Order: sequence, then structure tokens, then C-alpha cells
Amino acid sequence: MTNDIKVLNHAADNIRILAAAAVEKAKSGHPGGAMGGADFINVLYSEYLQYDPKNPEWVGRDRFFLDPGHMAPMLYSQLCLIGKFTLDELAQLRQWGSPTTGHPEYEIARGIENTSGPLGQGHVFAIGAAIAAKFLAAHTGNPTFAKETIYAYISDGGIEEEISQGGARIASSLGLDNLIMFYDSNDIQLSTETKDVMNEDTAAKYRALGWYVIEINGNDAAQIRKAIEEAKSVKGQPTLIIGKCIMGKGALKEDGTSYEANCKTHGAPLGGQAFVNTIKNLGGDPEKPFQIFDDVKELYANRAKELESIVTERYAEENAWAAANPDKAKQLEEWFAGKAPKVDWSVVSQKANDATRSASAACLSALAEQVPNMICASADLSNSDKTDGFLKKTRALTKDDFGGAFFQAGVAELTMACCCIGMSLHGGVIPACGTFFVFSDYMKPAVRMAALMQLPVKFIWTHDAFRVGEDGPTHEPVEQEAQIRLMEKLHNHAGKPSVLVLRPAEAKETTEAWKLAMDNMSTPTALIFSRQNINDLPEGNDYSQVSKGAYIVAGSDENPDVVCVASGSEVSTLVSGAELLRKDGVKVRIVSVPSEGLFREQPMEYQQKIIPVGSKIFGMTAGLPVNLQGFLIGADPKSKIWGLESFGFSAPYKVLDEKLGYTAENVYNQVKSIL
Ligand SMILES: Cc1ncc(C[n+]2csc(CCOP(=O)(O)OP(=O)(O)O)c2C)c(N)n1
Ligand SMILES: [Mg+2]
Repeated sequence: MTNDIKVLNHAADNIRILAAAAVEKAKSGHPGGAMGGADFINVLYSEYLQYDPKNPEWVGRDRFFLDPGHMAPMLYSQLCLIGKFTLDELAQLRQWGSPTTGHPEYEIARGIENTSGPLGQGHVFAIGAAIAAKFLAAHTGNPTFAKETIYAYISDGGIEEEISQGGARIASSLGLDNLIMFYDSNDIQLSTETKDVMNEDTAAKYRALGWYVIEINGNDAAQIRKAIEEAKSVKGQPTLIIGKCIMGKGALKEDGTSYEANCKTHGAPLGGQAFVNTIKNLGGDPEKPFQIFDDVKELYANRAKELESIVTERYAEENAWAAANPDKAKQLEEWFAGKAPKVDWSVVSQKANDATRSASAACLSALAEQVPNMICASADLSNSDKTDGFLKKTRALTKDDFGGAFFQAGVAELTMACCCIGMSLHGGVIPACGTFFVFSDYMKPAVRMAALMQLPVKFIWTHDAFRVGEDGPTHEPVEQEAQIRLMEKLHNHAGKPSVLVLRPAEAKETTEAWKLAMDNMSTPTALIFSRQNINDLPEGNDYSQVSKGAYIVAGSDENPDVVCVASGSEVSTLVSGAELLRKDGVKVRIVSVPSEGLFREQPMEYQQKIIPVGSKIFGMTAGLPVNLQGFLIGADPKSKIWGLESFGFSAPYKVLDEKLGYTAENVYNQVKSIL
């Protein structure tokens, strides 16, 4: 329906009033951007965004991703107009226990697909969601996914963040014509104006990247409407609508002069008389600003009716498809239920003494065959991070063919991670992505967001230690494991370690680690694998114990003189060191710890059984000693950890093992020194 522009403007003013009032009441927040963007969000929600007011989880809905999460007051105010939040809740912005938090992450029941606190990530989440929609359209044939539009809202900050380059490249190369991004170009940022920091031609930049670009006045409802219409008809390209917006539109200062286009309105309440003047100027009541105007109520009541008939039609199409494809329909339901997939792991056979990255490839190969909604990605390292185990069983996603399941992300680790997060936010798919462990540094901000949002993205990191020595210190992870293991110590709001971090000791442990990763649908999982071959653990090892995070390796002695602790390939170094120690009559227990976080979740009784209080501990890690220092609590004071305390060195890995003390002989010497 085409609404009267006057009513649309009134509704946008209503959003401006609500956003400014919520920030004023909270005494903190961001009114300026929210007031400038109100016209776009209002036209989108009153005329275009397709969703089911009665069924927020509807799989075929359009999705709106707000990259500048600081503009949440705009989104909350809009969501008040469609009944997802009450005005009372809006008035509780940013307060303890209130549903209207600062920078909300996601809450689909309330109509929040995502807002990003860290600028830049949010619009790339949208790009990931658009990939997921294309994937589901191709893999299910359900016509609803081809009708979905993913809307992203980006601001100056997001355009400036480097990730926008990666996101724009991917959206273009995959021809994401289901993606419409609105750029709120208001020339103002937090502490500067855009002219102080950029002189690019953003329209030309996106055109050069292969986008369809439309430039409009972002506060003009008629132009916004026309631009969205045009964008929806574009085929084969994503669209960027650049809207010149006025920061703090309608705002007045204390003295009644214009408060528009002023940095000060970015992140602080308008304040006192300025607030009063502004609300009056926008047609509101400064005494009672939390109100919805009658004509605005009517505008959205009409839209609700319209949506009813839109979704009735869409459900009819979906039902016809489901009737013709009952098996696929059942499968689709399971995919969106977020349940762990059923996998027959018995088909995975591991080669003796293999590198864990190759063992991971064997698992990925089985997953490609058995988990039809899994998408695996690599940042241009598939043959090295061994995600090619997956790729060999499918094909890469391309602009013209989303029938494959491998996402070639190019060399852009943060972008890749954010795309995977966006896929997960969309729902219906299980994303995984791989690169070298040292480049996890490029991905941390996204891992943190996945952890905070409890999204089951699988991060595959290979080349786990200094044993990539020939490439030199730049490529040798040292502190990365300690960093990522901090995420195991950081608990999510459900009380669980926010990331499950697994570094298996050898090939068969790798299968167990992948099992745990696939079963874990409530947090991200990090899988850390070796480049080099590793000797298998002794015969008779009980691999079912891997799920406890730490366990006693087969061949360990009763009543040990020393408990040796490690993860990854250092476990096999301990095993060979133990052979030397036993020749001297030393009794050794070896504990493999793929995940200390998981171990600490076990009952105290179990923890005590594996590592009794007062034990003499010798730990060995190719990372910082802090990786294992938790095991020294309550241990014999002579206990020690052998770790790496500097950057790596350039040399073949076997030489580095010798030079840095990762040998059976050094295990022998170190243990002897503490007995
Ligand atoms: C990655 C990241 N860096 C810095 C910030 C802090 N920050 C929040 S908003 C902002 C300025 C953003 O300006 P713009 O995107 O133009 O928003 P507007 O001022 O127009 O509302 C900054 C630096 C952030 N949220 N995320
Ligand atoms: Mg701005």
C-alpha cells in the first residue's frame, strides 16, 4: 500500500520523539543517528518488510540487520509501533533487567534479528544471512527462500571499518540480489565529521565493487520508497541505497536554534530545554513524550492487516511445496529447530599417526555427505587447513549456483567469520570456517560476538603451534591458544563456557572432538589442529573420555609419582618421555586435556580422580605456560609447566622441537628435576 506522505512523516517524527525521549530518560544513549534514520526505517516497516506479526520465527520472513547498534533507540521505537515492545519498556532503555538493552544482540521473538555493537560486523552478518537464504532456496526448493529480502542498515562507522570491503566483495561476487543495504550517510560521527577522515566517493567505490547503487535524500519518504522498489527489482547484484540523512533531524538547542548535524547529538541526551524544544518542534508533548499518534497507530494497524494477507499467501505456497515434498519439509523443520544433526561416525576411519588437520579432513568428508545443511568455509586455505575434505564432496557456492555447500571466502578471516555468524543468525544452516590458527587474531571480534550470542559456529584452526617453523615467527601461534582459552573461562549468560575449545592429541581424538563440535548447538566451538603428523596414543585408549575434557591416557601407571598434563601433539611427546622415565622406575600418569573448560564442568569427584589434590604435575604446552597453569592449583609446589615464553623462530619443526625442549629427553629431564 502507498501511504500518504504526510502520515509517513508524522510516523517518522513519532519515532524521533520516542528515541529522543528514551535516551533522555535513560540519561545515556544515542539520539542523533536514530532521529536521522527514522524516515528510512519507517518506510521499510510500514510498506516493505514482510514478517508475520503472529509468528516471529517464520522462516521465510524478511530480515532487518542494524549495523550501528548504538541506533537501537530507533529500532526499539519502530518496534513499539508494531507492538513488539511497550512504551513502558522503551522508557526503561538501558536499565538493569529491562528488555531494552544498549546494543541489543538478537531476540527474534521481539523482532530483533541483530544489532551490532562493534561497527561493521552487523552488515556482514546480513550478508551471511543473505547467503543462507540463497543456500536454502537452492537446497530445499521451498519457494519462500527466494522471496526473502535481507535489509542491512549501515552508517559512516560501518563504511569506514575495513570489514566493509570484504563484505562488499563477497556480496558482489556471490551476486546477492536478495540484499538491500541502506547507508545512513549523515556526515557526522562520534567525535569527528566524516569530512575530517574520508574523502572517498562511496557510491563509486561500491559501484566498482559490483554493487547497484542508488543515491537519495534519506529523509524523503517518497525517495526512500522509490529506491526500495528499484532495489527489489535488481537482479544479480546487491544494492546499496545511499541516503543523505540529517543527524538529529528536527532537534533544537536550548535557545531554539537548530541542533541538527551536530556531533554532540551522537552519543548524549539532547538535555533539558533542548529536549523540550525538540519534542515540541516534532509535534510531541514534552511532559508525555511516550505516546503513539492516532494516525500512526492507524498506519501500522493497516500494515498489520496487509501483512496478514501477504503471509497467508506465502504460507499457502510453502504448504503446497511441503505437500509435494514431505521429506524435505520435515528435514527443513529439523534444520530450523537447531537440533544437532545425526551423524554416523562409524564411517570415519583414521589413518595411523596422522596430522590432526588431516584427521579433521576425514571428519569433514563424512559431514559433507551426511549433514546437508552444513556450509563449510575457508579463507583461501582449503587445501592447507584441510577443509578440502568437505569441499571434495561438494562444490563451491557461486553466483549462479548455490547448490554446493562450500563457501570460498577469499583472504578475509574476519569477514568470513561474520558471514558464518550471519548464516547462523538466519537459521536453518550449520556454518563452519577454517584458516591458520595464527590468523584467529583476525577473527577474535567475531568469535566474541558468536560467543555472546551463543551461536553454534564451528571455527577450524590448523597449524596450531611453532611447528610451522619454516614459515618463521609471523606464522607461529604462541599466545593464540591462551587467548582463545580465555573464552572457555568467560561464561555466557546461560552459565556455560562461552566457547568450547578443543585441541585433540591425535587422529582418533580428532574424531571425538568433531563429534563434540557437531553435538554442541549452544555455543561456538573452536577446533585446533596440528600441521604435522602425530603418533597415535597407546593401544586401548578410551576415546569416549574425550567428552570429559581431560582423561587418563591408556598405559598410565597406578599410584603415579608424577601426573603429566598436555593437549594436542604435546601429549604424544609426554608418552615418549614417559617411556624413558619408566626405565628409571618412575610411575607416570598421562592426562590428555583437549579442553580444560569442559573438564571444569565435570563433577569435582571426577576432576579429583584424574588429577588428585597434591599431585606432582608436569605440564607441557607449545603455547604460553598459562594454558596449563590451572592444573597447578592444589598441586605439589614442585610442579611445573614447560611452555613457550617468546615468539617462535625460523627453522624446520624437528629442529625447533629440539631447540625448544619439546622432546622425550626434555620431558625426562624436567620430570626428574621435580621428583
Ligand atoms: C568497532 C567499533 N569501533 C568503535 C565504536 C564506538 N563508536 C560507536 S558509534 C561511533 C561513531 C559512529 O559514527 P556513525 O556510524 O556515523 O554513527 P552516527 O554518529 O551517524 O550515529 C563509534 C566510533 C564501535 N561501536 N565499534
Ligand atoms: Mg554518521
